[in-house]
Amino acid sequence: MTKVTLYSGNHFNGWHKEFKSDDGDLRNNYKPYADNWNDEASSIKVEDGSAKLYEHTGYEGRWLYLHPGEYDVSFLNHWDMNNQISSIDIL
Ligand SMILES: [Ca+2]
Ligand SMILES: [Ca+2]
Ligand SMILES: [Ca+2]
Repeated sequence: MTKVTLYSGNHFNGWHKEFKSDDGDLRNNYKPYADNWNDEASSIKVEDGSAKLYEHTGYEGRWLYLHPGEYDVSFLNHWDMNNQISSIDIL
């Protein structure tokens, strides 16, 4: 089963949250001290499948198509997606 883990900080530090199903609006996903996970992810791990991570809620805007692996802040910065992800489509 595909699992996507978002980390609020660089290098897989800070708060983290696992996703095994789609989430079209990270504003509804509670995160301690910052209200929610919208525009918070700064590093990401993907296991056992692929996912598309979108700039906006509702699977809109720019997106990253991620295969299993570890994606640190340098990767997200390269694609201008650090602290930008707002919805997740598990594939
Ligand atoms: Ca962050
Ligand atoms: Ca966003
Ligand atoms: Ca899906």
